[in-house]
Amino acid sequence: MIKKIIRGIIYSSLLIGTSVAQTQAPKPFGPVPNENQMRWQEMEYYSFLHFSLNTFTDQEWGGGDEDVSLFNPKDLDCRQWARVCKEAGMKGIIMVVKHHCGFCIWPSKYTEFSVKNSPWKDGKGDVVRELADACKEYGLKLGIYLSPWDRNHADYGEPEYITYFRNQLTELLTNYGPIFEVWFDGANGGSGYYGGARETRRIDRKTYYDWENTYKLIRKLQPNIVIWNDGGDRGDLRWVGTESGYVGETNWSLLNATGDVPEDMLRYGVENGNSWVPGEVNTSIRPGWFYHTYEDNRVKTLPQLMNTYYSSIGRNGTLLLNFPIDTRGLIHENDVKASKDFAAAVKETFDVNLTEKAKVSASNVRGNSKEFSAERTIDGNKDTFWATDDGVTKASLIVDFGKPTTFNCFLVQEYIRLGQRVKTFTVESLVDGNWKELANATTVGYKRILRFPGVTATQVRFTITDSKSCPVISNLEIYNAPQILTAPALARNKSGEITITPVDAESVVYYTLDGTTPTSESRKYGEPVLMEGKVEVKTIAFDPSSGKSSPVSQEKFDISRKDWKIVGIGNETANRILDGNPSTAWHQGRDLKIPTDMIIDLGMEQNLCGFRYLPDQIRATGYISNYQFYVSEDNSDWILVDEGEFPNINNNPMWQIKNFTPVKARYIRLRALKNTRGNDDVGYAEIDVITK
Ligand code: FUL
Repeated sequence: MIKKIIRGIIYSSLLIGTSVAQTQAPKPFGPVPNENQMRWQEMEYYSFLHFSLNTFTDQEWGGGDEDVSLFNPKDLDCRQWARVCKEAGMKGIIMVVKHHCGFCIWPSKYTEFSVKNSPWKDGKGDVVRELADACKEYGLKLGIYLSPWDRNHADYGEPEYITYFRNQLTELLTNYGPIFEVWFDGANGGSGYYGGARETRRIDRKTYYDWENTYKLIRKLQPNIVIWNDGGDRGDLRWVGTESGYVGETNWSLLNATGDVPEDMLRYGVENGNSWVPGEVNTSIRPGWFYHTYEDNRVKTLPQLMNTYYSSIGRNGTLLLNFPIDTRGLIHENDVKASKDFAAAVKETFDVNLTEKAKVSASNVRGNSKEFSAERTIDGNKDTFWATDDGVTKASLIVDFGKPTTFNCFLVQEYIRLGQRVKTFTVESLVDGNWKELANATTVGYKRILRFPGVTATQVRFTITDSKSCPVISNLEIYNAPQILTAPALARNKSGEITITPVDAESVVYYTLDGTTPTSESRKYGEPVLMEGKVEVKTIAFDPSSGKSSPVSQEKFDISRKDWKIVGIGNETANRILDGNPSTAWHQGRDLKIPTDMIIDLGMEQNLCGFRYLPDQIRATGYISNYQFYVSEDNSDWILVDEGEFPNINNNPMWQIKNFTPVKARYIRLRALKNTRGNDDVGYAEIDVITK
């Protein structure tokens, strides 16, 4: 009898033991974020501000020998910057306090190359102080971009410079309150002024900065900070390998703690990486990072910004969107408008969450416990979650709206404090009693958003088809996002034919050729339009059923390239350089060594005042970084009219526009002096001229 009782006690305690195990939260799987990374991830959206002497010299990269007296913004207003960012829905600002040129926008006591020697506020100003105060007022966090490369400093390349760099970091991380993120750009070493030496200095990016000790200093001064570093020791965050505003659809927040990170890994993360290093998508609201008047009409449109949103925040990344501060010291009104419209569209898209009134059920619930039930995904609490039993790595949730409901957008979040687990999943809707797939995808992470054509259904099924361990899902939302029409693409081929291509099949295209804004009353586009001379084309896509129009896309085409000929290159495919199609490119023969020339006969004398070069948009190789541009009347006597660098072309391979004093000539020669990789590959998507 006693034996029986004892056996009974043992048996029931075993049972209790099992049920306790089943109702405990899953153990963390693999690397997990620390508190600083969690806080950062939840910020989701914050801004970059680029402002320096470059703003006044119209450059993307300064050489370090610029005149400090050029820094004189008449209307500088950090409160405007903070207000704009706040109204845009951003949670913080990362300020470029020193770019590669070395100019400091705070009065650093360690250099003369700063605001203290500029006419702005008689040298008494401090932009970082004003911004820190404005951020405080608007409830925004402040971050710092301090370029490790310094083209002004005499000691750059020597150990003394590291002391200088750390002294500056100490100033910045001590005197301006809490700093949430510090950003160390990967562009390091090259030509520069260097205190008058005017030479090229190379450093070893891995060892020169002794990041290990620099990180220790940073964490001591700002324990809550996250460190962004591209190329040095692994920081807390990673670059995503592009400045175009997206991260891979597959996006693991993991990397290996040591070793190089090839571009692919930046884009996708490393599935079985041993370190938590999530991706931050950095991109500018305009083509460049610094302000250029000629980009006032190149501000990203609403559909472009929405795409950026879905390709960053919607793919387990954060979005760091740049505003260039203009020469007045303000965020330009076009950028303000674009960011406001963007904020309004995001708000409208995610306004009515259709899962709020729905019922949800799961194929498996951990220990059948209420604590881990399907409802946890729609309770609006980010700290509760649905989880399955250990060992269950395939499972589904069914959302039941109770009535036919139209939707086109699906949002899901993992509880990443327990690790990133989901590898693949599908989303289906129940139509006429059958499950129909709407989307399938890889990785979820902190947040994943999928868009698909609108569908009306009563039930939605979210199926995790593969997971590293039992899935842990904290949130599920479904939306019917309003239609946003994308502006059509514009191109002009060599014969002068302008083609307009809409993105949405159902829309009608209207255009103008006189610079006026097109409406649905303007010319309707049917087939390519032949226009040989200079012309400014503006176009919209219009949806007759909703009456909505896309933003305007516009292009100023210079003289037609009909009679242009590439000189001295027998290969027909070289004509891709003149075909007006940015997606086709041509590269110089492999046997040629830099310097390499591209000579073009314009067919007749033209009054030239500049040129444009677009690098290969498909293969990221053969980007010219240093050039000379010559013109000639006869293809024999050449005059050098311009030379220099295409700054930042490696990370931002956009159109490179160069202007020079007007000159009459029939032949042009673009000479590649160097490419970004230091090899002899030279490629071109397009070359064009600017005429007077
Ligand atoms: C790049 C820099 O070289 C650009 O000028 C810009 O600051 C961007 C954010 O990072 O690598």
